[in-house]
Amino acid sequence: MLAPAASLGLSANSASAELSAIDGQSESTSADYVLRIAATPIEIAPKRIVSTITYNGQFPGPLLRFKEGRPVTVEIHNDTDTPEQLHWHGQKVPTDVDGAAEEGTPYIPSHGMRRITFTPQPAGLRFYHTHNRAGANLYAGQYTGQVGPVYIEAKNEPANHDREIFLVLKEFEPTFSQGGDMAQDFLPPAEVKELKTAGETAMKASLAKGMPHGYEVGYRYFTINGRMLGHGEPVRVKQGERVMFHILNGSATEIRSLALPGHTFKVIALDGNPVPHPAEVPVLWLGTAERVSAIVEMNHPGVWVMGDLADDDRGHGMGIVVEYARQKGRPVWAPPKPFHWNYTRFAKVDGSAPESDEVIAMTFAKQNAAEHGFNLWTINDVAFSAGSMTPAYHLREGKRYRISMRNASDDIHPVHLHRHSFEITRIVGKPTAGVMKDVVMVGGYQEVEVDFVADNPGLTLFHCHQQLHMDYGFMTLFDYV
Ligand SMILES: [Cu+2]
Repeated sequence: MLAPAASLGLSANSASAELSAIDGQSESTSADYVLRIAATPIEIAPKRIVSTITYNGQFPGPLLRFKEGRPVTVEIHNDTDTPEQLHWHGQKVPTDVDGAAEEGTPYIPSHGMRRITFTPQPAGLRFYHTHNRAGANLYAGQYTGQVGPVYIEAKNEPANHDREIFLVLKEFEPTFSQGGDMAQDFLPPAEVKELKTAGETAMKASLAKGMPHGYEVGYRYFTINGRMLGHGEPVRVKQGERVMFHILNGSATEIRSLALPGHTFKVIALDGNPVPHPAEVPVLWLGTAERVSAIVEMNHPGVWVMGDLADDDRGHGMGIVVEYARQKGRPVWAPPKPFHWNYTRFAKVDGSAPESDEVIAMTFAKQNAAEHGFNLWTINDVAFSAGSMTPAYHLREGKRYRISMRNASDDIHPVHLHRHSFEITRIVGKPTAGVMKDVVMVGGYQEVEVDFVADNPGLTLFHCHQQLHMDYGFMTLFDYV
C-alpha cells in the first residue's frame, strides 16, 4: 500500500526550502513514508462513487506502522489548491510537526510539500487527519476523506490475540439541516441542574426571538473502511480466534456505536492507551476521533452484521459483515440490550489519581444560531478567534493540571487536547483514575475532570473535535511560560 519515496521518483527540486530549514536534511534523503493529498473519486459501493479529498487516493489513508521511539521521516505532498495541515492525533510531538496552524505548524503549501521527521510516541492506536477549518464548506476539513490510522508498536508489544483488524468509521456526502440535533442517551445520566437550567434558558430565549435552531450536519452515506455495509470484503474469521479490533471514529461530527450480535468486546485500550482494567462490553461508543482497541473472541458461528445501533445509519452503510469459515447466508443483525457507556468501567479499581497542582475551570456554552445561522460555542464566554490566536492559559513545565469542564449545553462534546495525554479523574459525579485518553466525551449538562502533566512545551490546542463546534468558537490555546 505504501510506496517508498524512492520508487515514486521524487526529485530533489520537489522539496521546498522551508523543509530543508526545518529538518536540515539533505533533499536526497528518502522519506520512510510518502502521503499525497489530492481530490479523488472513491467507490464506496458498486457504481456508487463519491468525490472527496484523500491521502494516496484511497480511503482510509494508508495504515502507518511506526515503532515507538524510532524516528521516522514523512513527506506530505499537497496536490490541492488549498494549503493543508496534517495533524498527528494523539502523539507527543513538537509544535512544528503536530499539524495545527493555531500552534504555529507551517502549512503544507498548495501544490507543494513538507518533509517532517519526528519520534513516534506513545505506543498504540493513533491517527492522522487534516486540521483545516471547514466553517460552512462541507468539502473541506474532516468532512473530506483525509483520515488514516497510525499504529505505534510498543518496544514490548503484547501478543494476546491471533490477529488484528483496523476499522475506520466514516460518513460521506454531508448536508446541513436546521431541525436541532438528535438526543443521544447512551452515557450514564448525571445532569447538573444548574447547567441544564442555564442551557435551556438560553435556548428558550433564542427561540422566543424567532431564531431557528443552528445548523447541524447529516450524511447520505455511511462506511467502514470506505465501503458501505455489504459492499466491502467481510471480516473472515475462524471459530475460537481472538481478533483484536482497532477501531477509529474518523467522523467530522458524529458519535458512533458498534455491536456484533452474540459477541462481546473486551476493551484493552482507549485512544491507544492500555486501560488498567480491561472489561467486556456488548457495545462500543466512540465520540469523534476516539479510538477503541478491543478483543472479540469468535465463539458464535454465523454470518453477522457488525454495525451501528442506529437503524438508519446502519441501513445507509454503517456496518461490516463478519463471516465465520464454512458459514453461509444473509448477514444477521440483532440489537444489544440497552447499555450505558461509562469510561470508569475500565478504570483502576479503588484507585485514586494524584492531586493536581492547579485547576483550570471551563464552562462550555452554546449561542444558538448566533453566527450566520451556525451555533457559536464559548469556553468561559469566549469564542476562539482565529484572528488573534491569543493563548488563554499559561502552563509551567512539569506541573500537573486539572481541567474541570462543565457543559452548559445539551450536546455531547468529544473534547481533545493536543500533544499530551490526559487522565480522566472525575466523571458521572465520581472520582476515578487510570484511564488515559486524548479525547473525552463530555455529556449534555454534565461535568468531567481530566488531569494532564505539562511535559511537552509549546503552544497546545484544546478543542471540541466536532468539526462544527471547533470551527465556530469551541477552541482555546495553552502556552508554557
Ligand atoms: Cu462539541
